[in-house]
Amino acid sequence: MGAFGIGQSVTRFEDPRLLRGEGRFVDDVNLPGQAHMYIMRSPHAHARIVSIDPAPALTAPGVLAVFTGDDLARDNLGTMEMTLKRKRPDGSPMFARPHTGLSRDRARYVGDPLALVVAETPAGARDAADLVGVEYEPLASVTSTADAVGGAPVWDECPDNVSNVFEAGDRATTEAAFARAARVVRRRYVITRVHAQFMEPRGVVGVWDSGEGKWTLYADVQYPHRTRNALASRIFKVPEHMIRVIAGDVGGAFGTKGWQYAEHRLVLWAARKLRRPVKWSCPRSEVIMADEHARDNVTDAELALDAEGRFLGLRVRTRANVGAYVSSDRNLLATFSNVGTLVGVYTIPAAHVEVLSVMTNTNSTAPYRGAGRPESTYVIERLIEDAARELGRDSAELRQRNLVPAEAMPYKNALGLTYDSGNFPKGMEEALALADYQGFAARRAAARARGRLRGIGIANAIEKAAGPQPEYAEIRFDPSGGATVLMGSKNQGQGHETTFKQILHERLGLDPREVRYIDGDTERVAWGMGTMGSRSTVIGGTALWTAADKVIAKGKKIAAHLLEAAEADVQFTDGKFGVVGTDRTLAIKDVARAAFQPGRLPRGLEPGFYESGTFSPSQDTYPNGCHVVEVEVDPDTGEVEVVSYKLVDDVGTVINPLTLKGQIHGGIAQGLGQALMEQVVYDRESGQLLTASFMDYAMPRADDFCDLEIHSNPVPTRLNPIGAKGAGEAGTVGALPAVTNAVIDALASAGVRQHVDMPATAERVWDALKR
Ligand code: MCN
Repeated sequence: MGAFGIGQSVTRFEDPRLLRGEGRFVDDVNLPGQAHMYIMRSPHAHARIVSIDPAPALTAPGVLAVFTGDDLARDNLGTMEMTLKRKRPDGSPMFARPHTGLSRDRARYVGDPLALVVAETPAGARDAADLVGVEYEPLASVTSTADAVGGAPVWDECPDNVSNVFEAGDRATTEAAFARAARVVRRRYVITRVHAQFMEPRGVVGVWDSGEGKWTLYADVQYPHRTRNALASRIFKVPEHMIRVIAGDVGGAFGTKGWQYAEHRLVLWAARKLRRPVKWSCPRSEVIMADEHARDNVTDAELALDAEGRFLGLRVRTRANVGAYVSSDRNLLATFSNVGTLVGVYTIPAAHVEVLSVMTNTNSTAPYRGAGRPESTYVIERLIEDAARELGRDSAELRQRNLVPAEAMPYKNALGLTYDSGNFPKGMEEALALADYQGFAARRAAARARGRLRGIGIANAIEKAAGPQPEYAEIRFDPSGGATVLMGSKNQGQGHETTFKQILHERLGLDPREVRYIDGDTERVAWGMGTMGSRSTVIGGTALWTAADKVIAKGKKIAAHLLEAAEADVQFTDGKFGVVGTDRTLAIKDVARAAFQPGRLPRGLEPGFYESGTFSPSQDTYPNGCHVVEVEVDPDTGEVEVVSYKLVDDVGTVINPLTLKGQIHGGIAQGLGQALMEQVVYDRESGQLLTASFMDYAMPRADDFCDLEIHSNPVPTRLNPIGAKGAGEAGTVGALPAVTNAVIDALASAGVRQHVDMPATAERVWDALKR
């Protein structure tokens, strides 16, 4: 509806403020009397802590306090215990140990927090941390996923380093499918460990108000209300109203900013002890040591096919590295929540998946853009590509032969997920046409003439997004007819202000420029789950739609009274209440004003005009899309250039094509980064973190990309009144395998048969060519 409604490419309402430097990011928060915290971290991958002596640091200039894990223990601070119940392969209970905030007897990864220093200045706190006397006894460590089982124990209580096992699908039918297969293709894929790399590193400011008996935490979290809940109920064991969490602008979050980092509790605890606001800003040079990491799987996958190339079964065994601590269910999310999309968009009748979560002397892993879906798509899409090559078939044709047909929707896959809607064959056909798949041979020949190897890669992505958990929205009118929308989701850069104002405009006809948008404050917004899993549009948007429905329902009663008509004769369209068959109308603003004047209301109607909505979907949505990528490899240097990127996606009803493209671009950038260059690397012997800064951790830049051409193949879902599916992670899910498949195709054209894992760095590609 109108220029601001659903489907319009509205430019972002939040941008002028951000571009003028008027945003309020967490590091912009500076309070009177504020002191600064620095976290002293373990330089060892694994060490016994013989002793910690804070005394020398206490004498440094400007130092206010030095605390260790013993101090936290004395104050009985709680931890984020696991609530998931899992088993180990032998049937014994799952092994998981949360972080305690500051580790005491053992340091279990490079970066493990051991002590905190609070001083008048950030530099003073950092310098004093060097004076904390720690005596370490280094121990053997294990960091690699492949070495974890049987490696040096991270925890003495868990000698084999196996935390738990997760299974999905049906083992027996899968065995049977493999037994009757004409061909079985087997591969091992390594999905590397990466770091999210936010524009603004994490930060927090903790404030204790003794007059009110209450804490305030300024933090760049994705779930302010759940952060409050965790801190109140699990860490400090106080009523939730004793903690206010405020998340202003967030400089990128991508899943790993999450909600349960030790620094949150540490600043609050220190603020109360010292009776001063305490601030912590993670130095850029420490982010890879301090933050949760992501992915890091070693996967053995097998595809069974019949003689005609029809898929019969899929068997997958994954070792997923969960790091040294499992400090809440989120650390395991990628190891179970999204394995169901391993069968992809294909009719694979039988599948069985087993994920072994292993512990190592590394940072915990957590959800990161896609949280298991990029991993699943990577495995199935590479396996199909490898199968096509092994069988001498065209990989596009092999895929098309096995796609779930549109008529089969809703389709229950062999791992138990029900895809509610989608038209995979149409999306793939359109993507191949867009990419001129038929013309590839000529482009390859032309590249060859220029001395370059050209490859094409396809990936059909599908993901499970916006799962069945509730979200909250509220619409508040004021007595002069103005409106404020309050959301339980949290904008981190996705453009939520714009998206939700568009939805509000569509339903209530309100001018978005006159609506105030609020999120991220537990005292302004009644409740919320927050933003993750591409859920905000689908679930928050529907909660807003629900609240708007209530506004309309109440407005009809008021309008009927004012227009002297029967309620049943009042209709709401284009922001106006009107009496059917007449030209008598009342704008919603006028109805809102009347709502605050009891004398203008029908007898018995409660004054006021504010409504909330809470929506919990019955199941996930399944956004999907087909990515087709072309790369050129310089055989002399191994350098890979992405020369063409085409994507046809289905995120159901598109709210804003412009911001959606922005989301897909960002998602592709993160997938391409991992496919070509990003990787967190530990030294296998010492367990040292070798990629601790941008000197060693390569990030993609603008000139690593070509134009990204994105078309839509929307099949609206019936799971919500808007018809939307999640979109925030869509680009990443398909980019990992599409880019990797293209690189491998380029190498195969030069006769390389050797298996290549990501990241396809120039060195690795060159090496494969030389061999
Ligand atoms: N959109 C649309 N039509 C749809 C769905 C979405 O137009 N059918 C557009 C809207 O502009 C919407 C945006 O895409 O605001 C993202 O929508 P949605 O899929 O609901 O995703 P969320 O808002 O819940 O964001 C979460 C998602 C995740 S899980 C990660 S990780 C990620 C991502 O968003 N982190 C981000 N994108 C990010 N972008 C930025 N800038 N920063 C992050 O931290």
